[in-house]
Amino acid sequence: MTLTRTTCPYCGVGCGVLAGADGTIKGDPNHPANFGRLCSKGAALGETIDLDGRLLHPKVNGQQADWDTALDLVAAKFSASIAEHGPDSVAFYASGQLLTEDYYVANKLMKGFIGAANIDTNSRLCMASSVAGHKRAFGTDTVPGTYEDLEQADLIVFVGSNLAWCHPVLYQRIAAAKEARPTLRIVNIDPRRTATTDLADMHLQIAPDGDIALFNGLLTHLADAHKLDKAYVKTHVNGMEAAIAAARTSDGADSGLTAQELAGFFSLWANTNKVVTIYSQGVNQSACGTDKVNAILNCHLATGRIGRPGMGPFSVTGQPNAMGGREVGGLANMLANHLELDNTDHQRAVQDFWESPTICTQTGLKAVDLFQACADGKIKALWIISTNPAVSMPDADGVAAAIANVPFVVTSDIMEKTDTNDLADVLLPATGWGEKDGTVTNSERRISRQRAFLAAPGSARPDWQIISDVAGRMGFGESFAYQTPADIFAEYVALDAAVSHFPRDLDLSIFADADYATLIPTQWPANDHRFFADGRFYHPDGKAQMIPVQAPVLPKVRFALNTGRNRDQWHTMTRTGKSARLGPHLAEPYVEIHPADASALGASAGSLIAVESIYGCTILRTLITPRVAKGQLFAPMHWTRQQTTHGTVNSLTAPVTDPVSSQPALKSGAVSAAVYQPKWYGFLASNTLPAPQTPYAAIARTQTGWQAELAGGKTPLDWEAEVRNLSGQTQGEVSSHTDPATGTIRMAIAQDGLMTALFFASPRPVVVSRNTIVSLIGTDTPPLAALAGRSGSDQPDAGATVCACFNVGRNTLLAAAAGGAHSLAALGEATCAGTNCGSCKPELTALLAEASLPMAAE
Ligand SMILES: Nc1nc2c(c(=O)[nH]1)N[C@H]1C(S)=C(S)[C@@H](COP(=O)(O)OP(=O)(O)OC[C@H]3O[C@@H](n4cnc5c(=O)[nH]c(N)nc54)[C@H](O)[C@@H]3O)O[C@H]1N2
Ligand SMILES: Nc1nc2c(c(=O)[nH]1)N[C@H]1C(S)=C(S)[C@@H](COP(=O)(O)OP(=O)(O)OC[C@H]3O[C@@H](n4cnc5c(=O)[nH]c(N)nc54)[C@H](O)[C@@H]3O)O[C@H]1N2
Ligand code: SF4
Ligand SMILES: [Mo]
Repeated sequence: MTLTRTTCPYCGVGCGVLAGADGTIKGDPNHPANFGRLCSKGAALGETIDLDGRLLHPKVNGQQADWDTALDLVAAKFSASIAEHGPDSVAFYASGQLLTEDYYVANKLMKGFIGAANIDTNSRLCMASSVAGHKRAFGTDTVPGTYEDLEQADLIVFVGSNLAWCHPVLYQRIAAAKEARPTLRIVNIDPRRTATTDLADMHLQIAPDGDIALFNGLLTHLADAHKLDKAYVKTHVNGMEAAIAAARTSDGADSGLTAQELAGFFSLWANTNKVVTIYSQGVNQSACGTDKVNAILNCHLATGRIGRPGMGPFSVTGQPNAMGGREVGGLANMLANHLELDNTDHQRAVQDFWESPTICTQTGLKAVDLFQACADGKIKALWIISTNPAVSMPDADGVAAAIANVPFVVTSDIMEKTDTNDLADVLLPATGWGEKDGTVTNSERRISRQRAFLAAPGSARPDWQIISDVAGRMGFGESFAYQTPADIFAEYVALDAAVSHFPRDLDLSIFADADYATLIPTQWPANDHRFFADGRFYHPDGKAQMIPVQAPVLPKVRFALNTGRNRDQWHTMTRTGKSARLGPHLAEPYVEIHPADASALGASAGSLIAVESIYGCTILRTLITPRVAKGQLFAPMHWTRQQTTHGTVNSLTAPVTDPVSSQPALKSGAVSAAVYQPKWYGFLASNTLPAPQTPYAAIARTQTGWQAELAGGKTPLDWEAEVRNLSGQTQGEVSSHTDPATGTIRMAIAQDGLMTALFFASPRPVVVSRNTIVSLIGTDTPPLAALAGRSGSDQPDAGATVCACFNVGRNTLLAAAAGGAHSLAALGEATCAGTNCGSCKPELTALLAEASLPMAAE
């Protein structure tokens, strides 16, 4: 089997992957991001490349169409709208999951040929505050950090980052560094306890949006304790006095932390030279996100802790090509190649290079405003590429209605059924990971190749080609006559050379003579280049700028809703949701709630909670845990209307944005919560895809088909009809068992002696082993035995999955621990858990602690 050297399509760590057409997936030992490691999502890539659910042919109004018909229609509708209503009447909404080449072409079409800047992307929801904060501080959107800095630091501060789950390989690099050098100190600043907290020496359970109060407090402390690097500041930084004056107006207590916690953190920071501050969505996705970024940058600038090994701020990027998108300028307020949209010299240079008929001169619509313009009827044609805004935007139900309100909607996706595709007039099938070629830039500015190792399925085409085909049909063919992504990359590098006289950080000259086919992972402007090492920044006087920021007044709300990610799912689950191995880690939409709040609401384990805001409502399973603080809830963003009836958490979030970056505040919103009391709770395992309409339903893939967690608002008159309806199984023989004393219903459907569906319902949350029930589907277990809901003593219930790589369940692990496996290594030896990708190690550690067993030193 020949293996192709490519890059993982998930997070911004950008791990190198060796992949084969037979589904072989290995970490690339030569890639400097991961040196052979992969996390659970990367390791399961082989399971997500099947064609199940793929969009294989263009569709127009729900009917299969050929490419010419679809592309002609798209071009005609966009051209007609531009002719009739002007260039601002059309919009693109794209994605940090596009390859650089795709992104470059989409941006070029909109800004140089359509002549508007109405191209925004999901990076607005992700990195906009970091971009804005960097620009205010440095004059450019420069990420100065490298992964090696993390290994060289003496103190790593995580702010609003759950690195253990969201950038697992980077987290493992840090864990390895700490193991080798236990003096490395780690602080985790997060309103909840997460898997990342396990590595931390100090967890600061901050109030939501308490970050500015905290970092302003730190700046004040640095000033008062004479820890500023005044010589550095004098030559390299402006604005320190004003920033300190503003910081003094903050009260550290507004961070929600005790005086002792504050003092401990301040002194650790002040007395450690090599500090790296890693930050992510807990910082960016806030109504004061840009100010949070600058509050952090201020502390690094005031101490000169930037531009040197083992220190500096580090905004880790989420999507595989969040950085590439920023580089090509694919947002409504950027031009191309880190040039300024409102700078007439930059506009002219780009237009000259593109030889384009026009160039945008004004900022376009940013994500929230873009969908508002759709709602207001201002957008007549909308093209959504590689993103699922009907799920991922705040006020997702409002956004879905806004999309439905646009007269002509096109989507490019690899999957057929998504919440956004369901609203589109035209679906264009894109080639996905493994089928397409291009480049991505990871969090440390390293450009790596994604390479195809599979043939394009059906009539799918690469995104760059689809966009160029439409551009051609709109009359711009000559400027979009690319034959390969290498042509586009070469043009992008040539544009960079053509504008090299403008002072910018971006410099792609290292790629000028690169051979695209054999390109090895390379950082711009050069490998091991250290930005700001000479103390020079990109404001006109060459200095950095400290920004005065003020802590927000935090609203008093009954519940603040925090949202984020799970270890084994990627965003709206269109790909990871296909993997039976990834499903069981957390198989349904849930809400974390503090035990005190749960008991105040009258919720117990397994209860459902209706969470409501003025935008919408959800019904979620309670996960009662002191990991969240009182008065706060946490719910994951992943579930959509495809798997759930009321599990889309962005139905609740508000389209409130940061005034500087326009990034939505997705991490805190006011919600109310109450126990949802259904008439019955149910669990269904089936070899067919269930189609439930019940108030609560959550479908997940299993090794034997599907499972559904259910809850009904009405007791069915005819349970058999209900179960046939839920499971979609009209055939087969039904056996059932009803217990009138407890109100429990058990039902099995078998066909030709093989179990096809099993259903359990009860007025209380259903207590059966999901793993066991699922494993009985497709077997010849006699119905009565299956209805007992228990496996034989020779097949003990493994419990909820902890290790996805080897499918090791909680009960198996507890048994191993009880049997003497008292350390991670021993657990690994006994069960294999944690010995492949290692993503579950934080949970294994927690499990060992929970089992109250001493952890042996490893
Ligand atoms: N498994 C997995 N990994 C992913 C992704 C995925 O979908 N699944 N997506 C990728 C993408 S695109 C992104 S952007 C990254 C995101 O990566 P992260 O930003 O690490 O992930 P999140 O879970 O969104 O949020 C991080 C933390 O912010 C905390 N937080 C909330 N409010 C505040 C606050 O006011 N202050 C502070 N200090 N913290 C707060 C939350 O409790 C949460 O633990 O992950 C990437 N990696
Ligand atoms: N409440 C809440 N909401 C959030 C967040 C949060 O923390 N909380 N995080 C936000 C962040 S940081 C992000 S990045 C967004 C992510 O949100 P989205 O971008 O909406 O989520 P994805 O599921 O990654 O959507 C990618 C889509 O592209 C498709 N696709 C995959 N590969 C290709 C390809 O090669 N070509 C094409 N054309 N399509 C492809 C997939 O099938 C999928 O439909 O969510 C944001 N929304
Ligand atoms: S850490 Fe995991 S998801 Fe991120 S790039 Fe590496 S293998 Fe992919
Ligand atoms: Mo993101």
